[in-house]
Formats: sequence, C-alpha cells, structure tokens
Amino acid sequence: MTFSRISVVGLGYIGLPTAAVLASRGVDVIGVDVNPKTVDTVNQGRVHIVEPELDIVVQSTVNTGRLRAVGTPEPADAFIVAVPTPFRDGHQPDLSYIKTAAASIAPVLRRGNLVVLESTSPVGATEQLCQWLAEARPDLRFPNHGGNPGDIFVAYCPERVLPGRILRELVNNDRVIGGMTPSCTEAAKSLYRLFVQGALLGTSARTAEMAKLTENAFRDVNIAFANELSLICDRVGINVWELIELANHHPRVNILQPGAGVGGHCIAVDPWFLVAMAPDEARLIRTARQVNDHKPAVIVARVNERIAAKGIRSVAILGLAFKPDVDDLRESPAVAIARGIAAGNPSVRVDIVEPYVDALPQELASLPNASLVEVETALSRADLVVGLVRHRLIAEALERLGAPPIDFLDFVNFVSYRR
Ligand code: SAJ
Repeated sequence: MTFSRISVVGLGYIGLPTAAVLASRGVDVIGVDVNPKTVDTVNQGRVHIVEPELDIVVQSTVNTGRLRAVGTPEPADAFIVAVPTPFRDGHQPDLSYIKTAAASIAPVLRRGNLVVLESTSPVGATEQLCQWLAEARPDLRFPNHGGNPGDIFVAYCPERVLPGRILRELVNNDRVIGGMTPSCTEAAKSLYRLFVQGALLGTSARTAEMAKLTENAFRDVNIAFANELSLICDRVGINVWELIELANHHPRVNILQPGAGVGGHCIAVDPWFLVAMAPDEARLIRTARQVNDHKPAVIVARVNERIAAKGIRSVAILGLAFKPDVDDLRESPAVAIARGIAAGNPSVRVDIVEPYVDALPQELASLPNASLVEVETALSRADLVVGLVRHRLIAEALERLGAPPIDFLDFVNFVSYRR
C-alpha cells in the first residue's frame, strides 16, 4: 500500500510529533484538531507543547509545505487517530473523543483508505470505531470481528513513547500493530514502516489494545511495590534507597524508585481501563493504583506532623512536575502535595522550587502563603525541606550549595541529603 497523503487527527503530545515525523519523511501530512488555536499555532510553524526538538521538526515541515493543520478532515490515504481517552466518574473510560473523531473523518473516507487508532483504549474500542464509521457510511463495508475484509482497512497501534524522548522513541521503539483482519495489519505495517526503525509486531486489534494497557499497568504495579516498600521501611526505620540498591544486586530483582506518587496522563489512568473491563479479576492492578494514589496523602500527613511537632514556620518544596526533568505538571502528585501542605498550614510560608515553570499553577497560586522561588532562596530560609521530584537541576544545585543544617524530608532520594 502506498501513502501520498496522511491525516493525523488530534495534534496533542502524540499526534503532533507523529504528524511532524511523517512529514519529515517526505509525505504530505494534514493535521486535524478541533482547537483553532492549535491549528493556527501549527500553521505558523510553532508548537503548543514542550518536547525536545519538536519545534524544529514542526517548523521545517510546515516551511516545506509537507505539514499543515486544519479544523475539519480532508480526504487522505490514511487517517491516524490520536485523541485523548480520559476516564469518567467511577474510572470508566470515556471514548467520546474517538466517537467525535470518527464522525469527523467518516464523510471524507474513500474505498481503500486505512484508519489507525492510536489512543489508549479499552479492549473492543477498535471494533467500536468500525461500528461508528459504518453507521456514518452505510455505503462502505468495514472489517469486522469475523475476519471479513471491508472497503476500509482498520487497525489499532498504541503509542509507546516516553515524554521527553518522544521524537527518538517514535522512530526507534518497536510497535504493536493489531489489524481487524490480517490484511488490515499488513496495511498498517506499511504505514508505520515509513518512519519506524523498530520492529513492527503484528497481532489482532484486541490483543494490541490489551498490550498497551498491560505495559502501563506493569509499570504502575512495579512502582506501587516500590512505594509500598518505602512505607514499610519508614515504619521499621530502614533507608529504602539503600535497601533497593542492595536488593537490585540480585540477578533477577529490579525494583523501581519510590516517589511522591504516580502522575502524568498515562500510568495513573490506563490501569483503570483494565479494572473497568474485569473488576473481579483485576485485584492486584486495582490495589496498585490505590497504593500509588495514596502516597501523596501519606506524604502530606508526614510533613504536617513534622511542622506541628517542631513548630516550623517556613517550608521549602523541591519539585512540582509529574516526573524528573520534564515541565509537565498534569496530574502531578507533587502539585497535590504542595497544595495539601500550603492549604493545611496557612501560617507557614511555603516556598516552591520548580525550575521548569515560571508561574505556579492556579491551585497553588491562589494560596497566599505559597510562592515560586529559586532553590537558593528556598534553602536559605527554610526550617524544613521536602524533596518531591528529583530534577537533575535541583540535585545539582543541592550538591553545589552543600547540605544546610536544616530538617530534610526526602521522598525521592536527593543523594547528598540522605540522612
Ligand atoms: N515513577 C516513579 N518511580 C519510578 C518510575 C516512575 O514513581 O521508578 C513515576 C514518575 O515520577 C511519574 C509516573 O511514575 O509520576 C510515570 O512516569 P513514567 O516515566 O514511568 O511514565 P510516563 O507516564 O511518562 O510514560 C509512560 C510510558 N510507559 C511505560 O514506560 C510502560 C510510556 O512509554 C508510554 O508511552 C506513556 O506512559 C503513555 O503515553 O502511555
């Protein structure tokens, strides 16, 4: 199958880099987004998200005319759908963005087109997408579960890239490609071969959907193990970092890092899709989510105890992002913790250090005792330092400044401050 024009629906953290990388391979790419501001920004060759080198690729592909953005889909040979799939109340997956995307591409679909869903989805979402498309286009045949081929090829191919390394991982990572039929898998493979150097692993749509959820649940469960260990160690007075380092010398043990909790829009969300699909069976996965979600509350309680016990007047909080060395504050446990500390102690000054942002998010900016300050200022006047995100920039500053004689609650192993 050949592709001279590809449409990417949803120009977010995954869609925009995918569109730009495809365009950089010399294909004409049309990016579609419902947000007119995003469309304008991209058409000016600029980006609305922070990701290393993305700005350069978007600018050059827009300049050469290979990439352009529109608000309404136009005909193309292939459509990649990369829209959000959040969850609703009760942790039930919300597929409404996929439904809207289906409604928007249906009118321009032509016989022989390929549609690939990349959004993280519960098992069965690709079949559901086929059904929505079929309802909108009764004149076309869509592949179905029985393996019947259709006029349109439909496949699921989950994104697997790590924020902060998206452009490299888009090209280098192996991809799982699950077609509704074997010929759909082959069609989708020929699309990803345009820019992926990793292996293209063919399977069914349902298995590919499950693979994505499995990968993120695996990581969540393993982080939960580390977080639970940190609480046990705290109870029995053992340094969890030293413990993990020692245990990881075993050839078959590889414990992850405990921290402030699990944030971001992937790992804290996707395991719930598995729980929603099989509530009676997904017991470990549900518990892991609960363990990780509970960590911020434990940290707030620990800090509040220390503030009360020592009559502390000034606290420094190190890090706000959802993980080290990124600027992304979405679903960040550190933001929730900072808010819990500042709101729970209105007479305590809370200095927040986050080198990757220039203003506090609204939920913190609205608190009169919280402010964003440089690491030097925070350390010079804090009675208690709380380490929440181990940004390289902060760790280096701590090394440089040396450990001041102050109280330090280190939840993320700022090495030189280890008690
Ligand atoms: N975290 C820990 N301890 C660790 C590792 C991570 O507490 O040892 C925390 C981080 O601080 C963060 C959260 O977990 O709050 C998630 O961070 P992450 O780096 O593990 O993952 P994400 O959310 O940035 O990206 C994940 C990746 N999935 C896996 O590694 C299995 C990525 O490959 C996916 O593409 C992405 O989810 C996604 O979009 O689903």
